[in-house]
Amino acid sequence: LFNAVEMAPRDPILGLNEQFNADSNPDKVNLGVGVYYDDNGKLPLLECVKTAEKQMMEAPKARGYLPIDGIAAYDSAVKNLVFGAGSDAVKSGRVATVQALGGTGGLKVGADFLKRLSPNAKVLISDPSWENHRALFTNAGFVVEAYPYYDAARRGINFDGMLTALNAAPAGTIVLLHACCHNPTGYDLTAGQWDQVVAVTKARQLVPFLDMAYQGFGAGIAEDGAVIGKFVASGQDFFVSTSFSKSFSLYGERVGALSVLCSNKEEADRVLSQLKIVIRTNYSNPPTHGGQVVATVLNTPELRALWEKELAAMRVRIKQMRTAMVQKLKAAGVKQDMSFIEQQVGMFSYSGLTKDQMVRLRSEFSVYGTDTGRMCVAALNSRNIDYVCACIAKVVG
Ligand code: PLP
Ligand code: TYF
Repeated sequence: LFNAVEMAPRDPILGLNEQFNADSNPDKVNLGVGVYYDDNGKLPLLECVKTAEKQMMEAPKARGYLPIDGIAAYDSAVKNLVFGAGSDAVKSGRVATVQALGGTGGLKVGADFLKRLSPNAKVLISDPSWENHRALFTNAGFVVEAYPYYDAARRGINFDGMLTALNAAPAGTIVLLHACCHNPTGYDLTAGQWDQVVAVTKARQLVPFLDMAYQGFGAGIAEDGAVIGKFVASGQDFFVSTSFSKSFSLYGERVGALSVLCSNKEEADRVLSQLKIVIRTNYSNPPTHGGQVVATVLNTPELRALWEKELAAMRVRIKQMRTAMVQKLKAAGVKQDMSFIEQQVGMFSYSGLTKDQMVRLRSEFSVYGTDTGRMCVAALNSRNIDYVCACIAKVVG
């Protein structure tokens, strides 16, 4: 039966993890996978999560099946977070939200629903984008193409190219947009550029699909969410996937969501019924623990405040690492201007290093980033940053 099964390629990012784990160099640094580590190099367990779990353990509950769309209090907390508590979008009942298995699960439920709705639509993702975007939408049956995004020469965004591509896309094209903290480049659109993108998707009748995997890691929870408000104000229907993997440091619990903004409540009810079919035929219903933790934190004022504080601390620490990196690269003798690292936002930096330089960093110095030059700034700390900058200085010459 399995004679002809070919060996599939490894996920390029998760494959790096395996290589890193097998590396015996005590100075090794993993800047490959997008995971936030604290200044001790440890994966944090947030205090708000610990407290919520303690409360849950003090009043343990039996584990019946959840509803197909997840915990009601979770879905409502996600709506408030993404669209704004008390916003008209939420109050009018126009948002259909389902709990999903991480941000990836939210994307996949959305992709499967869209495939039934618009089987012939094309999907446009940014060039470059998170590796899994192309694979996920391709596996859902779509033809996936890319719109220009990164401009290597200008160390920024090829915004004219992006707008031109969106303007040329046929009506109904699904456009995947990173709501904030673009993975892998670290370059986000300005508010003014977002206004233009919103205008084009509206004028061209494109279908915006916002991937929000890093809300709170850019400028703040509300600031990063402002782009959602722009799409709402424009009167378009659109999709938003949410991930709490990074913002709650709950990677392994698989907590995320899909929200769909519809024209009215009655439409949202019909959309929700279809999302539930997608879920039921894939995994029936989501798991209880992670969703309960996040719902408890978001719906308990003191825990919510604690979460905001802890998330802000992660955001600030990443910014400090960016500033320190620019200074230390200079001090280590790097002649070229590296100040762009401070302009980028979120967990990643497109460093501009070539594939050869990235391979040298890995093979000679055990500093792991992706071949594309992406480094996870959120994995730098006061103990490894000098070493990393010294190694980068050696490979860039
Ligand atoms: N979307 C983007 C842009 C990401 O970087 C990630 C990374 O993890 C995800 C989605 C997936 O998130 P999750 O781990 O919650 O599935
Ligand atoms: O881009 C990253 O590093 C994160 C983590 O298949 C990740 O988003 C990477 C690959 C993957 C799943 C998660």
